[in-house]
Amino acid sequence: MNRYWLDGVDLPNLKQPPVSALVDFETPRDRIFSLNHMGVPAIDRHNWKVTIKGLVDRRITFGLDDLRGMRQYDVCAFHECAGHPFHPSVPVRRVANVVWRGVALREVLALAGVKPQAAFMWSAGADGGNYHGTEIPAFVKDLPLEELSRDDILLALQLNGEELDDTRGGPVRLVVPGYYGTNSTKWLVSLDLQAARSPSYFTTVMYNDRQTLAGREVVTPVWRVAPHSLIVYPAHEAVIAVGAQTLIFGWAWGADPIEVVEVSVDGGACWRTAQVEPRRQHSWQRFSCAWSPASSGTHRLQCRAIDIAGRGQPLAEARNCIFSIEVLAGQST
Ligand SMILES: Nc1nc2c(c(=O)[nH]1)N[C@H]1C(S)=C(S)[C@@H](COP(=O)(O)O)O[C@H]1N2
Ligand SMILES: [Mo]
Repeated sequence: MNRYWLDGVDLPNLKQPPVSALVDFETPRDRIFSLNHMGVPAIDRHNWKVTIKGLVDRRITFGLDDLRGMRQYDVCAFHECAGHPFHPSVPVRRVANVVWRGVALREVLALAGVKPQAAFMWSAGADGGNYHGTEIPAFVKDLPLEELSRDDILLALQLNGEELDDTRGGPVRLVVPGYYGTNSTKWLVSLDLQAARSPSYFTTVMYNDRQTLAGREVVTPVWRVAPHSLIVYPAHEAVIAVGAQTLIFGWAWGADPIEVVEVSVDGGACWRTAQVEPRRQHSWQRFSCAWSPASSGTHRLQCRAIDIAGRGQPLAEARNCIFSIEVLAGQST
């Protein structure tokens, strides 16, 4: 067990470091959260295959060597879990920033030929089993067709320069940058082009945000990541000397690039604009702002991100609600 999980979460199907461990732009592999709904399936890596089927001109099956023989692309992207599917508005702050390497989905689909009637792509993993009392034949997610022409969706074989291991979804997983992690199907066994959304448990029952707008229920699949930001330094409950020059820093990300990050050091009464670095591909973006606590006592530090479309973060009751920590300023002796 890695020491970073000790004050994070370490359960058989979930690992998560504390936010304060996320200091690097590229999250080291031993600090990347990991989550499986139904455990890690037994995979025979040598005989692994993925089949492209459904509304395609040619059903094609690729082995690992076929994919290794195709052009490989690198994509730097944040990787964020949407949280527990039973509690979609509870923030879990489970995020990393990594470099995936693999084959472009677009090139794989071009070989199969997508028929005009196709509107969704269902991706299935090799795992299934009992999920809180529901029998799941296979982990299946879906994506709308308009995303499939993007050049940065991968059939990934590597993470941060190393082959995907068993818990990460190896030998091959789907990676959909900008979408919540749940859409990046691990242990990928098939891509099925279909005219409608998948009827599976993780696409219909779970992972759909429901709101009532003007008396009508509006359902939004948990696909595109909403703007989000975290303060990495100082850590929650850190002790800082009054008057000490402190550089508050953290990360901001979302499906669309983040334009503005604001930081409050007084519990949300005033907000100052932080410096924000540009994003690289689908990476998270570093923000920072200088602060020196003027008085002793507890200070509430918060951050909020706004993307290029003007979308921000709610105060509460959302997976991307504003992050808030407490820092203790003391008189230095
Ligand atoms: N086959 C399969 N793929 C899966 C899952 C799963 O349970 N089975 N979990 C999803 C969820 S909810 C998340 S957040 C990410 C986690 O990926 P990681 O463990 O590599 O961080 O994988 C996604 N892909
Ligand atoms: Mo997740």
